[in-house]
Amino acid sequence: MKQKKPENGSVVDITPSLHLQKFGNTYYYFGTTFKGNYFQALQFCNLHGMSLLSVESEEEIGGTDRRFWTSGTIFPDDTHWVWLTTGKPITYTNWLPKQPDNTGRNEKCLELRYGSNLMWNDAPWNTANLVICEIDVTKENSNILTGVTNCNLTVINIPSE
Ligand SMILES: [Ca+2]
Repeated sequence: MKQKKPENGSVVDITPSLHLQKFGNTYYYFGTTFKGNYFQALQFCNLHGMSLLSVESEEEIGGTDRRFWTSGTIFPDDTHWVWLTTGKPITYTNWLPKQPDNTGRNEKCLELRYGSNLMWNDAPWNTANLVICEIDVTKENSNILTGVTNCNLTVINIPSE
């Protein structure tokens, strides 16, 4: 993938290289190639003028056992789960049964498991996961982000490996 350095955090730069999908007033990028740890996932989305996913309602996100980083983490105070990219506490939750379990007292970051209907698990920050980035539609970028396909996020087709 050709990556251009974003200028002034402009969303213009993300359209040629990333395939975005629109759902409601938000565009999503479902990564299928880049894998990185939690912080590399944050960096990847920021580099492309987007934010690592925060799931603030049930409607927002809908399987192979693919795993995607979100911005959810318990790192800040090791007690409360927050969406790091929005700074808001996690209120809506969709944890898998018996999660979060903080295995090895080492699981501080929130991943979605594609093979489990995108339900949630706490995982170690240094796990290599795929990423989901998002960007809200605003007056400023609505005319720039053209050619984005509308989709229903419950039927995401991810190519098999
Ligand atoms: Ca866990």
